[in-house]
Amino acid sequence: MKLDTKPDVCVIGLGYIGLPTAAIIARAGCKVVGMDVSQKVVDTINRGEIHIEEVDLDGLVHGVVSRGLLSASTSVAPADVFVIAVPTPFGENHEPDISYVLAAGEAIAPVLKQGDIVILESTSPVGTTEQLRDMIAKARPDLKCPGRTSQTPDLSIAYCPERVLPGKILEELTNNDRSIGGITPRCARKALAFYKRFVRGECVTTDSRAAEMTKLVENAYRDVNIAFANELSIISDRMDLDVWEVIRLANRHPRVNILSPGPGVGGHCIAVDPWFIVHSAPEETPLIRTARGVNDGKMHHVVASADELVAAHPDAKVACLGLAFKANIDDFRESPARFVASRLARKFGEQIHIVEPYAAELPIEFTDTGAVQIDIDEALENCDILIVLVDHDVFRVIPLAERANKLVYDTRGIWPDQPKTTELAEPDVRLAG
Ligand code: SAJ
Repeated sequence: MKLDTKPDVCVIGLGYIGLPTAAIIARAGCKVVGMDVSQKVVDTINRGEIHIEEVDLDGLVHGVVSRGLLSASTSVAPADVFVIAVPTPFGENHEPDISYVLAAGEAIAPVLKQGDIVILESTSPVGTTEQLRDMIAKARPDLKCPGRTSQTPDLSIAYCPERVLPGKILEELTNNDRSIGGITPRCARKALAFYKRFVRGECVTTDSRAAEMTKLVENAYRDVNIAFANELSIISDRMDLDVWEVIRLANRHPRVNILSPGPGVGGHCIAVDPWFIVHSAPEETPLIRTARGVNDGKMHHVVASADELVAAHPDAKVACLGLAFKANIDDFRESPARFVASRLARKFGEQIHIVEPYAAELPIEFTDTGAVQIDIDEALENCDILIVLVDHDVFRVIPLAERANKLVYDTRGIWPDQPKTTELAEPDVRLAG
């Protein structure tokens, strides 16, 4: 890598991590080529536009593209630093799939040269960075690879996971601390020097296996703690307790921090990453595996409870509030809210109404169910039962006066002042609004 000038960078994978990462590296003055297999994505970015929703990303991409610092292509470009940010899904039996990572390695191998740095960012099972190194070593026997030579390696290879929150990606990519795991300490140092060009958070060096496990542990920790909260909510339903009151009181303890129950765990991270650990140590992960079961089971618990409520009021109009996988974003991947609302729509048809301010239209599974999308004002005016599935701020701020006479099933605890009733008010009262 040229030491005196900013390195040329190639980012492989322009999804919701790769594109913001490429744009931020370009903003730091590096010349970046983003590589993606989708011609549509490449064309969109080369027009200075974006294909994903993320706060402020459109302005940043437009700026770096128009300044010639970022361009996109369907093929890799020679560079000094290669950042791999491709998907790492799992298969039917939760088996991790690193084929996209290895395919990225195959794509860059032919253009690698002495002094280059290869960095894997995709969430991966422990040992993946070493597999990537072995694949490159096999494809390029002319290059000395780290960990496989007693001489100074020609390449530096490292693993550096991101830990950004959708909706705050640009801010967190810059300010979050980063774990930088080198195949060797020299690799870690090379990667560190690169990240310090655009990361203000602390960059902590370690080995690649520890960095891979750190990412998985962060999300497994969160999944286990969400499972604890969800189990508490199921126990409270059975014991006729207000779980939100119990958690509020317990969290007043200086060393207790119980997370929030919900209708289950959504998104492409918390529900996925723990399985990578379970797959690596199936006999040693009863807690992590059980937590996954509790969180997935919570969705079915909410479906059963909501089903019972709606069935008991066949004449009532029902509004499901929210389809997104979490509050205030328009991401519906693996969303528990979608799972619950679609089950109710399939069973109760036109009795069900969907309120999702972040969706322009209902997802495909609602087609032919009879359920319709309405806005929150229509729901408050015309619906008798409100089932809160997502804690969007626009729902949270609804004053008691507008929902006091509704029958509410609040899976997110956004309305602690809601009267606890299981009976519908008289029609003239309940729709008084
Ligand atoms: N959830 C609850 N109760 C809670 C917290 C979350 O039910 O108390 C649910 C949410 O509603 C959502 C799911 O869990 O359905 C995941 O939400 P999240 O807030 O964990 O957010 P993610 O998945 O967008 O981001 C996580 C973050 N990881 C951690 O907080 C340890 C983020 O920092 C990671 O970068 C991201 O996973 C990732 O990409 O790995």
